[in-house]
Amino acid sequence: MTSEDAATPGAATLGVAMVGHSFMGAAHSQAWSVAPRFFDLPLAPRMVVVAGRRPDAAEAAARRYGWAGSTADWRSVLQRDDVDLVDVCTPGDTHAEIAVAALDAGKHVLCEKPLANSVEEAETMVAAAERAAAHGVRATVGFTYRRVPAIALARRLVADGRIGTVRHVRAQYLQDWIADESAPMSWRLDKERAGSGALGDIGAHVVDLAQHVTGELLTGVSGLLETFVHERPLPGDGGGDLRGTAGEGTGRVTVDDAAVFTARLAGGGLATFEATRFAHGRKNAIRLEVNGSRGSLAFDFEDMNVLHYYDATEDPVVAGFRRIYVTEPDHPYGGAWWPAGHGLGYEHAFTHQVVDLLGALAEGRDPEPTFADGLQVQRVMAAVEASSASGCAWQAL
Ligand code: SOE
Repeated sequence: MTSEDAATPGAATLGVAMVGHSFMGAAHSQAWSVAPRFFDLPLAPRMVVVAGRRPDAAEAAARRYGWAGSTADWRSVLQRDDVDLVDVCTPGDTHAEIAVAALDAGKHVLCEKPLANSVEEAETMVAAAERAAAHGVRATVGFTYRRVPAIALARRLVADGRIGTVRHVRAQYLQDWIADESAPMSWRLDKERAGSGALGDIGAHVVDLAQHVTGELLTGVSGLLETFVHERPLPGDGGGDLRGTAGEGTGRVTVDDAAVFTARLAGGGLATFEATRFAHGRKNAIRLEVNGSRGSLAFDFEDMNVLHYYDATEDPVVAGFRRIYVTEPDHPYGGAWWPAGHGLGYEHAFTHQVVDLLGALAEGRDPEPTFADGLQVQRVMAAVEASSASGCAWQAL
């Protein structure tokens, strides 16, 4: 880290290299560039270089998103003294290789979710993170929705005892971008590249959120996976991640299209999960409801600035779900953006992720979620797969 070029006056800079520049790369790029403009940061990120397989595409991404340079060789960024952190935004099949190499080269790592494509890979990543931690090098996984203000508030309210003992978690992540049978193949439908389907791509988020908001881990699961459409058109040239257009020929879908599972929570509560990309009309519906002994909380990402809270200790004559518009200065991440009442969007959670990461690095502590947290979610997913393969048998974690 150097102190030249600081976007935040007086702050040392943190040189960032990003690998991958598709949908997640775009979201991360905006976060790196916007964070210093709205938050007083202890470290000023410097967008040094973006890496991608095709030199022309990487160069175009650098220009579009504001990276100083580009390369087609991600390994070369590990040799650079002006790179302190590697941001891994590639499909899951390369997370372990890139993250382990970066950590071993002394670079901090932010890695997109799910952490890896298997428990074994995630374990090697945790081992690399532990080796690196001995030298003050940190690793974190991008379960970004933790940084939605309403979700952060939900966690705070549970921790403050506002809903009492957790009895139920009802968690869903519903999308519909492949509900149409003619939607083209994508790397997200290929087990070799993505590890799993709805389970890892979106189910991982709600597993993390359920545990993060309640502060309780899952202790066992029973689940079912299903693939509804086994063959799809291969993608054509146009479009991109989630926006592909169909081309010639067909390819085989090798992942689950949907996952449903039940779970027990460490505190004795019961949880249900559903992850699907076949819920027509649900575009990015992350729904989380938590019922406790003293009240309930409910959230839906399609109305992401709102948290619903029911206080069961109130007079039943007037008790009812309260709609909290999470935009006040005293709300999580409040005050840095717009005056109260002017809501935030999808991209702001990525910016908050950068803000929290830089804060942890500056204070010399582990940014959360850690790779160990990512491994634990990976174990939950493997247990759901094992359960489904064995006809729903209970899998203890
Ligand atoms: C695709 O389903 C996807 O882009 C996920 O991979 C992301 O994690 C989620 O934020 C939005 O949907």
